[in-house]
Amino acid sequence: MKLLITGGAGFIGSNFIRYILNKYSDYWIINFDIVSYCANFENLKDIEKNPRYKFIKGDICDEKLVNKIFQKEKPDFVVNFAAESHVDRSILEPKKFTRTNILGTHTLLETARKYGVKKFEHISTDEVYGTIKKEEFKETDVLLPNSPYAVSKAGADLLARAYYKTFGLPVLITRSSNNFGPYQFPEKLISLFITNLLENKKVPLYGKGLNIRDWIYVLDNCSGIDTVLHKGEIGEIYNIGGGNEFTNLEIAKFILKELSKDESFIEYIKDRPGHDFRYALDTRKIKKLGWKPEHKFGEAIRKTAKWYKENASWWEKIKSGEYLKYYKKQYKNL
Ligand code: TDX
Repeated sequence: MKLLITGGAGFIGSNFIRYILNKYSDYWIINFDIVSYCANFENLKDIEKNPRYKFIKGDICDEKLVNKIFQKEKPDFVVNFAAESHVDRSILEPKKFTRTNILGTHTLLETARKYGVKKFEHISTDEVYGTIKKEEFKETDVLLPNSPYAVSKAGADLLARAYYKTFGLPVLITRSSNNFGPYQFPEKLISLFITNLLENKKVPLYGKGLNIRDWIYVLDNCSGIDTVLHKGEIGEIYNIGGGNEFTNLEIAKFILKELSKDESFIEYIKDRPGHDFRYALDTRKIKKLGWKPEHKFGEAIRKTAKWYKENASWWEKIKSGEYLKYYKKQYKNL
């Protein structure tokens, strides 16, 4: 089986590639990634030389290149992780998000339709639903995304569905809750807070820190994506949630405790504009396929903090801007 993974040098994509190569000895992976600011060749250093792995650098909006890849590689499955993913950046540069997330996904869907694939799995997010005070979002709920990021993901999600409904493309969609774990770019809540504290810096908490997110360890999301890819019903959408709902303040306190710091390291700052209050997912549909999260939250946070401690060179390079220089030198011929 040949898998085309887009955005495989990013956080969830790189964890997924490692997961698939370990689990299936007869799967071949093509990682198609633009390697923008948040992607990193070091995320895949351990599998770079694996004979079942191949990397292609490029943009999912580049129609010519995308066509060439489908024509030459003839992938059986496509899993589309490629996306601009940070809400705060989407407030600063909204159009970039529309281009990559909507136009990029559209280019992939159209090319997959042209060349044919057995399955096209699109990785979406819980943010497409908007915010919810009580209860949990079901896959059939209306989409009311609030940030430019969330809107761009909702657009891509709906286009993927339309390609199933209109053209019969064998599409599957997953919407996951907030991921955390190794290789997450240090701009998201958990990765930023852990690395700041390791640098003895304060952690910036928006507003009063009372917004709620449901957290999932990245490997549980990977097993969910794998379950949907192999057992999901074509044309269907599946929520993937960890069932770990916490306020941001609670998350900050967990991390402070783990890294032996006190609450004076919290810096309350101005709230994010349009800040969604709470995300929560009903996961009964994917659980019917036999999936459940395997990692307990406390242990997973401990494991993640330990990973960042032991891999300081990975994120120190990123935070200091050194990585960009290193990667330009290393990969100038790509
Ligand atoms: O410095 C911070 N301080 C803070 O209080 C950051 C970066 C975040 N926050 C808050 C904002 C949110 O309430 O923490 C919460 C989590 O923030 P992010 O890590 O930026 O994630 P979120 O905005 O919830 O969006 C995430 O979940 C859905 C991902 O970034 C998306 O890619 C994913 O689709």
